[in-house]
Amino acid sequence: MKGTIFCILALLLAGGAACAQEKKTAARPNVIFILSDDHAYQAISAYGSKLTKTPNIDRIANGGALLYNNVVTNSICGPSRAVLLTGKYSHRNGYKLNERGFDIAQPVFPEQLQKNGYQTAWIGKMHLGALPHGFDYLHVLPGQGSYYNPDFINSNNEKETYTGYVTDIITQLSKAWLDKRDRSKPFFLVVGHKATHREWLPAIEDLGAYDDVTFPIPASFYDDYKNRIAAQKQDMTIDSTMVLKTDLKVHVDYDSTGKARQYNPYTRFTPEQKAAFYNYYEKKVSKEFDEKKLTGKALEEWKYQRYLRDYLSTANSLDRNIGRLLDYLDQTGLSENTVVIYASDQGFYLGEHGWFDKRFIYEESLKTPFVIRYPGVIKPGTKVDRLISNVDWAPTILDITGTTVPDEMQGESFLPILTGKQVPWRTAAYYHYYEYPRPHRVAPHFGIRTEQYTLARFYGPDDFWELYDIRQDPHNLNNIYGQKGYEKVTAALLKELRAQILKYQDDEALKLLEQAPATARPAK
Ligand code: SGN
Ligand code: CA
Repeated sequence: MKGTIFCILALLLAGGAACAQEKKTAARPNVIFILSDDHAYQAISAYGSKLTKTPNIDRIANGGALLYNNVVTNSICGPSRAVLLTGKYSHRNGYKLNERGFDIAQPVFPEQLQKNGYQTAWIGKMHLGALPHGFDYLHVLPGQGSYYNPDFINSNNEKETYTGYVTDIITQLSKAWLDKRDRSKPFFLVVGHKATHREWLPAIEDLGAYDDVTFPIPASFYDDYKNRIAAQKQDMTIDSTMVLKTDLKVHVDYDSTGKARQYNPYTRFTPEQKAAFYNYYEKKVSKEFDEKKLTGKALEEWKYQRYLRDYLSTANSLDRNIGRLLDYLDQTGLSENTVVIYASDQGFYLGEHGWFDKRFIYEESLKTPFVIRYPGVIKPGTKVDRLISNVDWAPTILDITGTTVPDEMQGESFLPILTGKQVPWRTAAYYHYYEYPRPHRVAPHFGIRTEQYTLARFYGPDDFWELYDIRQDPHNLNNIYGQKGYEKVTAALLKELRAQILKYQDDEALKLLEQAPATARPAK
């Protein structure tokens, strides 16, 4: 709006030159937001992964910007997506617990885009427990969705089943929607992928893709969780939580009956899909498992290797399909005026601390991958170190599209940072995780991540504090809260934490903070 007024004024005062410039920047770009599920930055080559290559995610990163420190506010799927839609923290949008569901009565930013003349669509995984307003077109997976022969629902909750592999189908549906869209309007499209969510079923063409690779054991794999009570009590280890049968497909039950049948992804298979899985997982993987008769550490490491093979094979299709979508944009001439974002709903553990899953304020689940390409505006090869949060995603998209950012949003547009402007920016990012005890027994906690430190207060089953110096201890192994020499740093961080809680109006956290001061209780 401001731009238009400026343009009219410029026309009146100085003729057309200023206006031509204005027109160029005001040509409202399309935006495609590719949102995957549980895809770790440790598995993306643009982030320096030593595990695999992701040439197509790298294509986006190389053509624009890569964010090294994009944190989330609550490291879990549904709540993260609610933060994306509202630009508000979980305590403000009401979606704290993953299976609780999103309150669709509240405003979401695609409604603003619609008012600004955009057509909006979400295709693929959404996982909000309800269908939000603000989308002209919805074609989404119900709940977590299925990897093979998935059901999709539309805005009227009508179900349709497609034959094939979910990541391929989501790409085909996205291209089909782009083909038939209203070409008189710019668009905002979310392409929501199920990959790489548990239980990591790869596409048939990727079965065995990493069989010749032995992955390095992460430095923190054998973490003893010393001085970290929540880490000691979690239930998300590769060793004891990861299930040989369902997660790693050792002697899969292809034909379960009764109640179990509906939760069994293999009962959806066509005979060809079943044969391909049987040939790989039964004849090769399960046979190897039976023959090796592993126990103890050897078994744990075998599980880790199998986990990474399945996870990364599933990610192969994700990256390939991102490539297909980018090719489509090139072929249709859309690339030039389309902003492409790739992000995951949170980070994920690939064996760090001996874990899979997410939830903790520790680095691998706190930080999520985020790359963005905006031709002509973001310089290719831009690298961003600043602390960006997923609460900033909505305001940034609104800013990119020239749409007013509502005052009630708690995030801020980082478009100026992407374009290299020196602007004042946050030096601490606020975090609050709630879900306990199921499914992975991670105690609730809130805290801040600054450029150098992470300070967290755990509550619920046990009250205690943790403090990490990220520069010295990037794997969050050494809890220095209460240690000599850190008094000043701790006091400053506590002050900052309180300021953040007040700023974002997290009353629940404020109450917990103001209770009798909790001291760290280092565990044995
Ligand atoms: C399921 C998974 C959990 C996972 C949650 C949340 N178990 O419950 O491992 O943490 O989803 O994931 S599974 O046996 O059903 O795979 S999220 O992506 O929705 O956050
Ligand atoms: Ca997720």
